[in-house]
This record gives sequence, C-alpha cells and structure tokens, in this order.
Amino acid sequence: MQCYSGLVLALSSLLGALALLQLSLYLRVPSRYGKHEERLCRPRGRLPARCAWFLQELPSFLVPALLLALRSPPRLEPLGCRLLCCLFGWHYFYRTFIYPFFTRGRPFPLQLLFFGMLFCIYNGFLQGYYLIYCAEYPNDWCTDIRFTSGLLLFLLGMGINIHSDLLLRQLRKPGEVTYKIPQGGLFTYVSGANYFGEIVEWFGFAIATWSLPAFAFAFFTLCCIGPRAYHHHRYYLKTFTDYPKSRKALIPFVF
Ligand code: NDX
Repeated sequence: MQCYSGLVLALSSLLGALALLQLSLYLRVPSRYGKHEERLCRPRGRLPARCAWFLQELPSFLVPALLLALRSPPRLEPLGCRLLCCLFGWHYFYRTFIYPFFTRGRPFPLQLLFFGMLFCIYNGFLQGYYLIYCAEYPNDWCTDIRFTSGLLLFLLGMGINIHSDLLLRQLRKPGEVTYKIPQGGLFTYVSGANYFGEIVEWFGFAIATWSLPAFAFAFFTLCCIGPRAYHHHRYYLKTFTDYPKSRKALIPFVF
C-alpha cells in the first residue's frame, strides 16, 4: 500500500464535517446513552456495557495494528513517528482491553454501538494509515517543541481521563445503576472531568503529530463530548439541589 495524500485529505475533511454534524445533532439533545437515555426514547436492544465498550473500541486498536502488519517492509522510522503510533495504540489498548472490564455502566444501546464501531473503524483507518504510510518526520522530531509539548499534553490529558473515569466508577457498588455527585480530582472544578482529559489528550496528540487527521479527530472529540459534558452538567444541576454551584461544565473556571 502507498500513501495517497488525496485520500488523507478527503477522509480528514469528512471527519471534520462529521464533527459539525455531531455538534448540530447533539448540542440541544444529548446522545442517547448512559444518564441521558431513559428520559428520551427507549432503544430496541442493548448490550451489557462491558461487552459493548469492548466491541465498539476494538477497531480503533485492531485496524492500525492490521495496517502495521500489512506494511512491507515493516518500517516506522524515525523514532518520532514510532512514538506517535505508540501513543494512539496505547490509548486504544487501554480503552479496549482495560476500561470495559472495569466499567459499571448501564447496558449500551445496540444502535449507537453499531455507529460507534463504524466510527472507530473509520478513525482507526485514517490515523493508522496516515502515521504508518504517510507521515514523515525529521530525525530530530523527538526534540521539536511541537512533539514535546504535544506529548506532555497527551500524557496530562490521559492521566486526567483515567483518574476521572476511576472516580466515576467508585461512585457505584457492583450492580448499582444510580447516579451520585462526582467528587475529587478535577471534578472539583468541572462536571465533565473525564471529557476534559480526553479532549486535552487528543489535542496533545494533534500537536505532537502536527497532522491534519489528528487535528480533525481532536476537533471531532471536542464536538462529540463537549456538548455531552454540558448536558451532564445540566442533568446534575436539575437532579441534585446540593450540586456545587461553582462547578463548571467542561473547562475549569471558564465554561
Ligand atoms: N465512544 C467516542 N454521530 C462513543 C460512543 C457513542 O469512545 O452517530 C465517540 C467513544 C458514539 C461516539 C463514540 C461517536 C459518535 C456516535 C456516538 C453514538 C452516535 C454518534 C457514533 C464512538 C453518531 C454521527 C452521526 C455524527 C457520526 O450508567 P452509565 O453508563 O451512565 O455510567 C457511567 C458512569 N457515571 C456515573 N456513575 C455514577 N454516578 C455518576 N454521576 C456517573 N456519571 C457517569 O461513569 C459510565 O459507566 C462511566 C462514564 O460515563 P460518562 O457518561 O461520563 O462517559 P461516557 O460517555 O460513557 O464515556 C466513557 C469514556 C470517557 O473517558 C470518555 O472521555 C471516552 O469514553 N469517550 C467517549 C465518547 C467518545 C470519545 C471518548 C471520543 O470522541 N474520543
């Protein structure tokens, strides 16, 4: 397989367009899973959260891994490019093989699972194809300010995301499905602490890779979970009269 830059441009632009579609669809009404499902329509089928998250996220790990295996001769030079591939793989290894097995979430709607899987195939292909077949970095990319600052942001975001998801998980005993007020960590400042971490993470990745596909994905993430953080915030304010008034929705002290 070779690098077709036109394909990368087309797929990245489509991802940007999907982000805008996502924003227009879910700004007023939240996507119908988790705490926003019950009050809206009841989906026909659901899968246990563990199974659903595993299946949904698997293509994001598998597709780049397949692309890497198909590359002949296997080459990911220089070191900067190899590290960047590892960051994406590292996140999706966690999201596919670790996160689902600890989640205490409610069953996930099959319909959304299907679209989520399609999205993960699409994005896994775009990011993997670009990094494995197209990206070229100078040998000293690892010392470039874009790489180092992006990597730091990525690690910071990932740390916040994993820690916040852990705090959410600890709110429930196994088998429980009730909602409580999240406390501690970045939840002290925002209702969507896990989403804030994820957004910082993917903007860090975009800066470190300095690539159109990664910026398109960071933008998609912002448009996908940014509005969801806002809906979570409204839900908490409506549900809990003692919800901390100073807490913002997504960005500490700002929004
Ligand atoms: N999955 C990313 N759009 C998405 C699934 C839905 O990873 O067709 C995007 C992802 C997909 C979406 C995905 C892409 C766009 C789709 C959409 C469906 C339709 C849409 C395909 C792929 C679409 C068009 C047409 C435009 C293409 O019971 P519960 O489940 O609520 O329990 C929760 C629990 N919890 C609490 N427990 C007790 N008390 C409380 N107060 C609690 N609050 C929450 O914690 C869960 O078990 C857990 C986390 O819940 P929540 O709601 O905070 O996070 P959640 O949304 O479930 O995300 C989990 C993690 C999180 O770290 C987040 O950052 C990351 O996944 N994520 C999620 C969504 C997208 C994404 C990352 C990304 O874009 N990078």
